[in-house]
Amino acid sequence: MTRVATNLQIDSARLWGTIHETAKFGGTPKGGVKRLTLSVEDKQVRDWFRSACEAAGCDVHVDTLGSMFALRKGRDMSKPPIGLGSHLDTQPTGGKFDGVLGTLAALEVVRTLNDAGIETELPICIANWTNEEGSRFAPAMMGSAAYVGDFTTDDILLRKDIAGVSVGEALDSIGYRGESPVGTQKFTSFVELHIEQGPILEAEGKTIGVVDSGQGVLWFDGQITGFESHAGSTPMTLRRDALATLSEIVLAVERIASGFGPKAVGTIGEAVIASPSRNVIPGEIAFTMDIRSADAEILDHLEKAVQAAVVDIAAHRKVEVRLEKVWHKPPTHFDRTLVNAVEAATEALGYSHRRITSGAGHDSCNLNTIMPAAMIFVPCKDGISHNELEDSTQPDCTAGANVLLHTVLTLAGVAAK
Ligand code: HGY
Ligand code: MN
Ligand code: MN
Repeated sequence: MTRVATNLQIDSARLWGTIHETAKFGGTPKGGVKRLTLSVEDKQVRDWFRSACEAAGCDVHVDTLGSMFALRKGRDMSKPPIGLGSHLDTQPTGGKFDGVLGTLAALEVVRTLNDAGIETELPICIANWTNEEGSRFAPAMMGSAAYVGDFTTDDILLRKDIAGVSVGEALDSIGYRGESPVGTQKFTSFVELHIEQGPILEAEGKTIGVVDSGQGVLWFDGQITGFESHAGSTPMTLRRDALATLSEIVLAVERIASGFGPKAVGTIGEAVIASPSRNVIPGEIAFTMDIRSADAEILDHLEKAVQAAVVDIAAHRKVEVRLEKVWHKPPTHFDRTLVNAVEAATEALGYSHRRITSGAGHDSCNLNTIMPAAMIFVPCKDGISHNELEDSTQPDCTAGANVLLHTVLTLAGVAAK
């Protein structure tokens, strides 16, 4: 197999152009992207992605949960491809780069190999994983979680959004309930490029994050049952106020997570009063909780401390609080050989870099449980993500895509002419 000189680089303007071209699918007036999974906007970008991959000579197929795979043939088709890619769905207040950079950089890698007339020894395969964000349907990283066997396809197809639409109905509504059973597409290994979604690389002036680990995640669905009563005539001492209860839970989660310093985080991201009215004391509230740590022991402490706090708050508030664990993703330790390959490609290209832990969850965190996986980070402006202000720079995105290109070339090998 021949080596490829690092002067083979991606087409920076073309990558930057595709990032901004696809941002129109769900583009918001504030310059963000609202492209919830399996929405009309998600269909638009999926259709765009399919035709772009087919135009680049890939065979595209879709699994029964809508994850898309674009296969570029290699010399030796007897071996599973090297995987690359990410996700194209966004948060409601999403930006142009989260998931999009990794998926479109993967397409750019294929386009660059085509331009250079390079045939890889192993095939390569771009993935667009369904519902990485977990905003419309839980859990997050849903398509890859089913792919690695954490959930059955039937279980996932029945998951419903807040409007009561199931994953199956949403897939059918956009025509992306594919033919191939989940797990059909095999990979030798997987590499994902992503923005850091945190402040470290930018603060340290580093171009590349060589991701060696990722936080573990616990998600809970909560239900508070107090007692609706008149806002004017109910004495403060007799109230069973669900919203005041939730307020105490929010502050308890903040106190407990902060107690572990930078090693833990906790968030209540959703809260819905069942029958809101300005002159009725809230009686029923549904909420969600997200707690994380890169340390499995701390994650376990967090869970126990939060559950104890909820019991205590429910008691003195004289309300019922139910907390159901709906997702547990243990901390990730990425494959050492692959992490070293990312680092070697970064050094060969001369980019500044550092090892880093991912605060956010990613599809590669799931994939790493059944195959070697690794990630490449680039900075994002002020570390902001899951916000319409999310931004990055063309040089940084180009650097990340070049590291992806050369890591994939190392893993797939270049077929001799
Ligand atoms: O929740 C996460 O970390 C990811 O953005 N889905
Ligand atoms: Mn993401
Ligand atoms: Mn995200």
